[in-house]
Amino acid sequence: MELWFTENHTPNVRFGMKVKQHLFTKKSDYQQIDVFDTFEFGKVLVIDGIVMITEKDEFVYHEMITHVPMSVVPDIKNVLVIGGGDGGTIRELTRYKGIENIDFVEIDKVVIEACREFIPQTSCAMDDKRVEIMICDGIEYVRNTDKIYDLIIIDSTDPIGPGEGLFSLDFYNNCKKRLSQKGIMVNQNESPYYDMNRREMVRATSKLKSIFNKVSVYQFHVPTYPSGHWMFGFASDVYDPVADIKEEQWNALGLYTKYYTTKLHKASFVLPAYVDELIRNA
Ligand code: AG3
Repeated sequence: MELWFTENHTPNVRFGMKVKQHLFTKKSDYQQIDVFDTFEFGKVLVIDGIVMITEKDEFVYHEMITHVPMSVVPDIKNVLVIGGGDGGTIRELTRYKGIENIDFVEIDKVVIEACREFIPQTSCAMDDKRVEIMICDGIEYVRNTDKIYDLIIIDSTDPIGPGEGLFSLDFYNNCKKRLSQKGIMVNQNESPYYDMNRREMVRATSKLKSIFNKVSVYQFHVPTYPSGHWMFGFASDVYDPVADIKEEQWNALGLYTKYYTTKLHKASFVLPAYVDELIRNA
């Protein structure tokens, strides 16, 4: 008998992976969490039926969410990560010796527990001394804290369920207040391809544009996400992510990467014509 996990990418399109073993399933206070072992993609974390990460392609997402801002300001010291309970973003950040403090805010401790137990590939750096794990709502956190960060990474789910507020204007505004004057915010910015993702991409981008002086969107390729074509937002009052890249300084760090290079960094901001138009008009 064959066991398959299927996700609806749209009401009319499905994506499936053949499952070796269903390793974990639990309904937390916030969402349904599952971990599968699959033949093609290794361990897969699924929240409310939607693929968050797979062992085979998570490197693309986590390298791009981390190294793009870090190569614009390689001496960033204080970072806030909201969401991303799998720990992949934390793993990439902890590779920078210069980072002194990483506050890691995740609403759902069950996601962290499941990944610590079943997906060490991403959760492996959560015990780094510089990482402070806070189990609380990121929306409340940025509203109430008085800390200031050089970089805020919003590693959210899609804007449905507990992740919805992480796409609100109010939340982005509060993030901006928590950034130093030269601070950078990077956010999960959905995808241009299918209607639902495209709407969210445009909405999120227009909110960012109303708050920050310089807003860009960059692309990368995650085979297990709808259409495979995915985007992050890069927002700052000061930095242009392409003009201000510190290429030599970043390359001198000698970090081994599988997807990110400083050359690809610059290319990732060059968007297909239809996407460019969507972003310009957002
Ligand atoms: N965050 C989920 C990104 C959006 C995926 N959407 C989808 N598959 N429909 C992943 C967190 C990784 N740290």
